[in-house]
Amino acid sequence: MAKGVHFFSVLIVFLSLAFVAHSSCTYVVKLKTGNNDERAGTNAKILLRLYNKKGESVDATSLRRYRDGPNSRNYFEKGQLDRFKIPGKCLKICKMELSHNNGGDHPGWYVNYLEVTVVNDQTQKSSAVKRFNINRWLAKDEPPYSLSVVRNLC
Ligand SMILES: [Ca+2]
Repeated sequence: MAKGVHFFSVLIVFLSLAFVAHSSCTYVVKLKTGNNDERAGTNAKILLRLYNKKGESVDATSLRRYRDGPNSRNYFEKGQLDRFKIPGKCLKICKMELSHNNGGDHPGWYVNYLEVTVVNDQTQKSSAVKRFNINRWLAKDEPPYSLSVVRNLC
């Protein structure tokens, strides 16, 4: 009897360890496109990388794929707040890189801010909201004439 109980205790410890080792998270991202200009929106392909302070990252190479809303919605349009859910390993995010491929008509994009909340898939616990203020163009024809932006709060 005692032997059986011991066996199950060991089994439970192993199962718990396996569970922790495979912990996964969902990154809930809110992205605000500017309302400052008629051409603030974009249809370009957008890349988002979220980093922890050690430089490990969770990447969304086509952010639209991770939309948290209808496929019919036109994302990244003027004045819109768009929401995405990106699955990945659990990291404490303090840095982001956002860029696009300059695709489509008037690809220049004005971004106000990006907010990230990390939700642990097992516990459903959420991190505090991390906000990255951007307030600039990601465009070739508007200052600072760059298609990517990095914000580092690490
Ligand atoms: Ca545009």
